[in-house]
Amino acid sequence: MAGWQGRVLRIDLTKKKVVVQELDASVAKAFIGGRGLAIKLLWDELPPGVDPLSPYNKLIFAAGPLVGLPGPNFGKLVVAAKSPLTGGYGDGNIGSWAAVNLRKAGYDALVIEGRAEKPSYIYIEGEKVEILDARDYWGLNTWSVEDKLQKIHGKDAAVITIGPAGENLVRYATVISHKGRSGGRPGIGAVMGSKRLKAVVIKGKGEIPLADKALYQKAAIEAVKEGMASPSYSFWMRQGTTSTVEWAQEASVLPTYNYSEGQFDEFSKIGGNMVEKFETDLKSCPLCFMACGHWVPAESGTVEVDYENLAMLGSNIGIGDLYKVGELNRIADTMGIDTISLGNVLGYVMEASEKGYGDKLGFIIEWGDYEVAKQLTYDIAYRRGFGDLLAEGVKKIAERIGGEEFAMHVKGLEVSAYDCHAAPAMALSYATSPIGAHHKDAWVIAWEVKTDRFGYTREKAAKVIELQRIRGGWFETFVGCRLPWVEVGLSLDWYPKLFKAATGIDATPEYFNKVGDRIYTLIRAFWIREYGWWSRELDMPPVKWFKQPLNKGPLKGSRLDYEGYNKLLDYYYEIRGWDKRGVPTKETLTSLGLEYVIPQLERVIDLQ
Ligand code: PTT
Ligand code: SF4
Repeated sequence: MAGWQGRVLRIDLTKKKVVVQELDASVAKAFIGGRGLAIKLLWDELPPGVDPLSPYNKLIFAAGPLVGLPGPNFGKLVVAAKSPLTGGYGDGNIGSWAAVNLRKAGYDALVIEGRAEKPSYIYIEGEKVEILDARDYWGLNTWSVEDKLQKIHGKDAAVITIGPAGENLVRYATVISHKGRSGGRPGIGAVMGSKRLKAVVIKGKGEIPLADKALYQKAAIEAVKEGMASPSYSFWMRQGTTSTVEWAQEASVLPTYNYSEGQFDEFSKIGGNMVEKFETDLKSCPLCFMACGHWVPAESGTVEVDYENLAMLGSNIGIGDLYKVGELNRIADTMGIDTISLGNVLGYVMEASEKGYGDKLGFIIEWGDYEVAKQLTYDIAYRRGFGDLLAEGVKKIAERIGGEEFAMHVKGLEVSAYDCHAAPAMALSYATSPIGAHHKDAWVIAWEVKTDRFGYTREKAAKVIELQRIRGGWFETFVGCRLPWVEVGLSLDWYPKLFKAATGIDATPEYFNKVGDRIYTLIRAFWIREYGWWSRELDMPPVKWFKQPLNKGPLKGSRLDYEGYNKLLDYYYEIRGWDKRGVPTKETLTSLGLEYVIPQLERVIDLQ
């Protein structure tokens, strides 16, 4: 099976058992890899309704057939599990040498289940797979664990680790690699912590079998050359994702004061120009030609900043100081906490304080209060005092103390850094994302603000699906960074060419799109099975964007319209072949080769 290694490494931490399983060729063809493989495994193997933090959950690290190969940025890995934050499907995409080494060690994916008796880490070096004692590392932050493990196993050993937040089961804990890479927003780090697994260390030096090596290498070189020749390449290399701050300010979509204002007076102090001025280092994921890891000074050292981090820990909580935003980002990275959820939790408690919920919260924090924000971040990681409740995420906090009207989440996952008061298609993208409110599946906002900002048209629903297909069916399956396409305009045509040279499969865009539809529909089926019910209410964006109009800037007064949004949702369901509740129909399931899902779904919901 060229392209794939054809092997899945499975480790049961309870039984201390290691098994290598053959990857079924028909599964590889239907789901490719990455997210596709993850949802297929979760659907087939997870006992329905399982507690995500129990030993029965599966922690999946899934590569795809292009991972580890030269070309436009194939040093990425999907990390997935049933999410402890949302109770549904959760994943993230992390750049790490662990991705490359896993493939070179001879595997397409690693599946971990059970729970170790004592804190442990997994060491993989080709056929050698060991479960080792991690008691000396438990409690340490992500950066020092990586240093210590590399001291023992060598610099060529890639490390993915959790910090105290993962150990303490913070529901939005992530896994961290290379100090500046974080993956698995919906609490994948907590799933790892629940297994008492501190780290996974991988070495690999083997070959990845290719259908046509010479053709692959030629195409890879040409694709990278095209990307580097892009007119936007040099600006990208200077600012990476951080210039999005200036763009979002201009477009009035910069989350500000917990998504109340689309513009921030001090945006220039946390934007791309400021990052460029103070940059100390530039790093990248492996095998990348367009490094976007910009490091800047912060209070206790340097840190990598990205757009989401700057907006969520800056404008969204009223901090207009790169040095301070960087420090909050640094604490999140070392503790292993997702910055987007953290910025939402802090924004929520600041708004709650302002609105008189102090008694219920037990404390008060003012907008922009850096010292208290820092303290709360540590408290969250260690679940100390108020941090214990804040570690649950905004949905659960609001259920406890009230204020759902300003709790910014979809299905429990906090919203990433785009205000949607005047962006209905982006709101739809958040609301229908397969993991909750994350932007990765359809960053439709750039197109939307350029075209028709306020409309609720069928074209918008179709555009969201078009992007979900490309992002979800292409980049999350063969697994590659999507930024060459999004940011420097690399032609999508390269990917089927590279895929064919690697696997021998004559893949058309339609093939990838259909895989994407299959994955989306299976993920939707998974959510329904795990929830035991479904309603279109679950596909609604946060209520704030409907009820509390934008209160600043040129778009002041803008808000989403319920009737219009429901129209958009109807178009969306119709194009996807899902019914008016957002449930896939039998016909859709069958046409995507998912008929085996029907009996299980029928146990919890009527299918049309
Ligand atoms: C991603 C999410 C993002 S998306 C950002 S900034 W972005 C935040 N980064 C965090 C961080 O840093 N530290 C931290 N403690 N928490 C963080 N949470 C947030 O996590 C990321 C890049 C970026 S930077 C983006 S857009 C692209 N995302 C891709 C994707 O999703 N798929 C894909 N095929 N390619 C992508 N390329 C880009 O990758 P999650 P990373 Mg990430 C410090 O993990 O869970 O998907 O959430 O993995 O290696 O850091 O790369 O402006
Ligand atoms: Fe990683 Fe950025 Fe390169 Fe993508 S562009 S592979 S996120 S360094």
